Amino acid sequence: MSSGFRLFPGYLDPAAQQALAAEIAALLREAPLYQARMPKTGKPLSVLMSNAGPLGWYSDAQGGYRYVTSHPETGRPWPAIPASLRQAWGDLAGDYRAEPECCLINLYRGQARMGLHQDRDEADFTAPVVSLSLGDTGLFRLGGATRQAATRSFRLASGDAMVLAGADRLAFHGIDRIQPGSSRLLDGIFEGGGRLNLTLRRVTKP
Ligand code: MD6
Ligand code: FE
Repeated sequence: MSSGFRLFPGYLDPAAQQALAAEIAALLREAPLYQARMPKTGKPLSVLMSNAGPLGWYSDAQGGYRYVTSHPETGRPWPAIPASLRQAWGDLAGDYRAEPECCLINLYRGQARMGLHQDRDEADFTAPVVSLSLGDTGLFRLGGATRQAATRSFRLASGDAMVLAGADRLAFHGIDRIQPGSSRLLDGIFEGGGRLNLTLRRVTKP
């Protein structure tokens, strides 16, 4: 029985974490963080977001969850996915060979959290989702195929990589909370520090 969930603690060493955080900070000057909103209710998500790649994940009251080709506020195309992240995808995506089309950038500060959800706005569930975490530690919850399934919790620390693939590609998951001040990595890069999570996805069928 193979589970499609894989965790790689310390996947990025401290120097690689520093370099990637600086690259993301530069990218966010081109594509500023925005506050996505829940479908229908328009309630803002507590996590700030932006994207790199040909497609970016976005949500607002009217359009709901979707991928869009340009930044909702600047109207510009999303910046390219940094080479170091494309390399991580090549390394972690296993047998899946097509290129990633989206790097969703999530920034958690203070009380920000992400409720239990499935990643199902993509057309190709045979592609894994590859996640990298930088900065403060997050308490991640991983469940099963239904919202009611049992969950387990573990910490995602700076430099950790995680893959949801195969049988776990559609597993429910979320971030219960972050541990503010648990990492110094983002100090001086993002005012107030916080936790960055980068998820690489294939959106369309190759
Ligand atoms: C986070 N991650 O770690 C939120 N989704 O901040 C996700 O929602 C996620 O880490 C799909 C695959 C991996 C993930
Ligand atoms: Fe997710």
